Amino acid sequence: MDWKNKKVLVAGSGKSGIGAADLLKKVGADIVIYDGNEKINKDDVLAKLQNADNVEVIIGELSKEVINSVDLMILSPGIAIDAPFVNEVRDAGVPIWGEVELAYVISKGKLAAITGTNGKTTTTALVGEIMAAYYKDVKVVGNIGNPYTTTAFEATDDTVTVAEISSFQLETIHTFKPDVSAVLNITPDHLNRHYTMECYTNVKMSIAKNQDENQPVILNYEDEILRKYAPKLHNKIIWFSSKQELENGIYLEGKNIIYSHDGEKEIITTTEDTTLVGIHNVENIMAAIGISISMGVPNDVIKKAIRKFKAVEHRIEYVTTIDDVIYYNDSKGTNTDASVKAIQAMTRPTILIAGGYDKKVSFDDWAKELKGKVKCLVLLGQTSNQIAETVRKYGFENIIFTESLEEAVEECRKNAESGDAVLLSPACASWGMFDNYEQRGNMFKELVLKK
Ligand code: UMA
Repeated sequence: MDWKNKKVLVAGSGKSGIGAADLLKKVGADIVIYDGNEKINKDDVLAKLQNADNVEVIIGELSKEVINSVDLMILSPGIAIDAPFVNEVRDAGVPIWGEVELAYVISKGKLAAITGTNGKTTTTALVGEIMAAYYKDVKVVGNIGNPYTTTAFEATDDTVTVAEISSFQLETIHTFKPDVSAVLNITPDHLNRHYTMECYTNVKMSIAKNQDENQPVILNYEDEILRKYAPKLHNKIIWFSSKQELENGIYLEGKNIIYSHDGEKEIITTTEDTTLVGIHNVENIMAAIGISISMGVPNDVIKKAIRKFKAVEHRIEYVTTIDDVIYYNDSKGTNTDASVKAIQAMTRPTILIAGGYDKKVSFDDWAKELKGKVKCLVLLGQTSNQIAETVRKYGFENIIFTESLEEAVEECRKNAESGDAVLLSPACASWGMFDNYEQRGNMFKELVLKK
């Protein structure tokens, strides 16, 4: 595509918008940045750009005149594809690409793309480490916090990009075609954006839609939705399973993680060779093995890199022990399924801090997990009442309502006894009270460590 003389509207001035604008500037496009948040200051947006020459910034309302003057819109993932201004842009016949599509079109080299409701960040980080142990130029990008657009311009044919891709980002891909893709699992999340599980599943599976027949997709055999969807896929599937032996694929047998193919079986690693805890992490490791083998990394390099890898921040992260009470930060438990994994990993009576932004999902399955594990539930945020009503249905009554994370930590401190665990695993996004889960997790750690 010849970007010179193209006028591009970049919607959103967060990380994705700034990454997209910087990239577009490098390829020579004219840029207009738009952000709907009236509190944002134009100069602050310009200051974030690598090159702000001739960049126009529009805050608040987007006029028809501007819409009709642009050739393309690049949408940030946090903006819904049916937001009123997005509909107006679409109705005006302006093509809409996501920031991931833009990066893909400009980037070069090989690409591994990872999605799934949970485990994406851990798996992406692990695959990044494995690739870096073998290839010279490796970029780890995407929903993990580092937009794909920030590395696309510098990428060469020798670059290996490992991208964590969210459902929001997949909504606006068109030609995005990873050499290897992975869908780790699909459980209810973001239904306020995708409305139904069917839509959410279709969006997630679109990660593989442009791949050639011989380009593999790595899937979790124990995920019912994935197993049901698989016959619709046209490409090569590599399954992994934490429960059963597979003739071709990666599976767990006792402590051994085995790669089985063409009648041969090889132990790639064991659950004792990793610091990651929980069966969900064994699944993440198996997915990472499938991706890495497909990307041409030798087995011995994979083995060594897995052994070296440490858990990511905010995911069942040990914070400290005070008076024999262990504090864990699982701020990345932004949906019920992720939070269930954290609750299941607890081996002590647990005081759980939960609640947050309302993504219109049910808490029933999550509430059932509290029995025998959670002794006290400390709630905060928009979903407090819904969660309280749900857990009461299952006979759980020990609930404390709080107004802030500070108060929540204080209540935990008051109620914890020697031998307990305190777990922040909200089962909800942080939005509304915090900018993101990192801010929530960091604040939790600060509050815990304050005394
Ligand atoms: N905005 C509008 N109109 C709207 C909504 C938002 O103008 O209707 C503006 C906001 O005012 C703000 C900007 O858009 O200035 C924010 O854009 P954004 O929400 O896309 O956020 P970014 O900073 O670009 O971060 C995004 C991802 N955020 C979301 O998908 C919500 C980050 O994922 C990602 O790390 C980053 O791009 C880099 O790729 C975070 C996330 O919460 C971690 N992801 C969700 C998840 O993991 O569950 C999907």
